[in-house]
Amino acid sequence: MSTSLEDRAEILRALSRYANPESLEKLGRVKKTSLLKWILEVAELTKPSSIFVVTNSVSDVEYIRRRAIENREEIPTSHSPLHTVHFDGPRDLARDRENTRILVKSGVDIAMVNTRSRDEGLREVLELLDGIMRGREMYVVFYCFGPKGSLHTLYGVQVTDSAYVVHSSNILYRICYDVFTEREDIEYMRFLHSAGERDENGWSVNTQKRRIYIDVEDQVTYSVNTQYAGNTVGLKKLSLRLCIYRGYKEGWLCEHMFIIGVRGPGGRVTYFTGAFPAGCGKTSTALIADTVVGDDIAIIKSVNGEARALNPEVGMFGIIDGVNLVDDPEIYEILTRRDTEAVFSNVLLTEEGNTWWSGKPEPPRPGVNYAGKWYPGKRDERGLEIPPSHPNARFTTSIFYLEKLDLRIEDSEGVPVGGVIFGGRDPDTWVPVEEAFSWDHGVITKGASLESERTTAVLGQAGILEFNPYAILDFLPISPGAFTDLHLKFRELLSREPRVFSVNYFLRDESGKYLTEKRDKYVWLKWMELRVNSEVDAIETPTGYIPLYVDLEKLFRKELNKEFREDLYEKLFSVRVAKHLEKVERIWRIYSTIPDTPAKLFEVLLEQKRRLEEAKWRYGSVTSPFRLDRK
Ligand code: SPV
Ligand code: MN
Repeated sequence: MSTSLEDRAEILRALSRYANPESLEKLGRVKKTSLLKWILEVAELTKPSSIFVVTNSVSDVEYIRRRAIENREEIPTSHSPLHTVHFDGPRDLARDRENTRILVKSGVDIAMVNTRSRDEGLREVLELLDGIMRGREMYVVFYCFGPKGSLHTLYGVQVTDSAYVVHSSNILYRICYDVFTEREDIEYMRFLHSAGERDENGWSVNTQKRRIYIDVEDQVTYSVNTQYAGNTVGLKKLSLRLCIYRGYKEGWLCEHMFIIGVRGPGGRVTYFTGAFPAGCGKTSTALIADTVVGDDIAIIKSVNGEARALNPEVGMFGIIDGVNLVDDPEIYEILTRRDTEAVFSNVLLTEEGNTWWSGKPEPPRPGVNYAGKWYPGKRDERGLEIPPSHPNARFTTSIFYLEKLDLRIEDSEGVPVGGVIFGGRDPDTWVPVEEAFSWDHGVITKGASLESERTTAVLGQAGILEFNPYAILDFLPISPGAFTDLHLKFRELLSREPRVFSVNYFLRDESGKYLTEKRDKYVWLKWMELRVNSEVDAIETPTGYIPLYVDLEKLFRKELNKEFREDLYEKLFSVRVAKHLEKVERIWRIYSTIPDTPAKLFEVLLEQKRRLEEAKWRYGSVTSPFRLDRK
């Protein structure tokens, strides 16, 4: 869009009705006139009483922290001046799948993607936004989605009436006001949010009119009548949809994946990315690794034929439920120190002003939680006991506090990807760790075939087995078939393909007891590291390569000082042939309803099915690993 100097002056003059001289001056330094024009349009629509522009300055960042408390969006704790608690309210505790929609041209249908006609969706959300910020301050903040100066970095502008959203974003992303004042050539995403009317508890009142609409063509998102960060912090999960779409157009991958380093012999570090649905061990895998580059999102591009992964974030928005001193010592320590900044959402705030979540050693004390006043034994209207801290309660904190933070988080080209890991909550099919035969085989039978029991990170009933390809279904603006095709094409850009693995921490025995312990995942990581570097053999099964008993026995002893018994190995690594066949059928059926699924997917599934049928004929429904060939 070309705008003349007069237009720019006109826009700034109009903005002066909302912005005080200081904020107006800050806006005046932003190079893109089209951006100023959008900010003006938003102000004219939402009608805030004022605009505050956040720059990189310490005082702006402090101002936001103060406003979050003054607005009663956050409550200070007695433990640390840098710890606050935020409540989303009982109806707003997770992402809202139903009301999160990709805006599309009227009549367009994208398989398995929740869409809405663009014209209707925009009309609806703009109406909801009309005058919504009356009497409130509107915040405008500029971010980098990636390291400053990297060619792979995306840019975003968040406009919101929630200081909590800005405070969280300031922890999770790099503030890049300076870039917007220096460069005119950048493309950027825009995120508009309003919490809407809030009640005396600070909760959004009109959650039945909660809408999260994503316009992937224009790279704009709208989010209204909600506070939960997964619905509101633009760069968190709203940008993920925009980023996936851009990658799809340009031939690279934007993934719902951590990025970690695992040390191998001689101190070498091998990098892995990993996709797990929320609540399935993603953060805990990231934090058990030897180095951490990122815990949630990865941009993966080919750099001279090598797959390189970059974390666009600098903070963590992690599940706090169950975080304890023994299993998660590093994060527990960060969250209980006094000198770390953290926002706790939907935990219990005790009468003494302390935070409590399940995982704290002492029993919970009376206080306030996501549903109001809380005391031990409190029940809801239906007679169900209200947990002190919600299962999807979260912490927001800087990744730079991690001792094992990998300094290559700043590498402008990202880290080389040695392996890609897919994991889900699978009670009875996948073995604890397995390597795919190839990129295509792994992408199709592991990534595209990922299934997992639902957790509390989305609204609705937990525990149901759900299809969640690449752990990204909730965030896809294109069909799972098109996303799979993108992965197959991406391979063509690479001169060396990353290995693909699956892991499963949730295998259970007949009585429902988990067969592995939390710490065991460290051994699976170490085995994968050796495989990427071709240093251990494996057993070939119909579904991939699994570890030899001797290698695991050694690793368990070395890494965990733990005995790993042969009978447990046999139980864990038996190939559940019949279960796998059922899975192939389920996945086949799903993709046959997705018109843009690449033919390759069906070919690979068919080959897998043939191998499984042969194994069934030879060995029966379950096969001991000791009966299979070493490779
Ligand atoms: C997830 O659910 O995958 C998260 C949290 O990382 S949310 O921001 O809610 O998406
Ligand atoms: Mn996530």
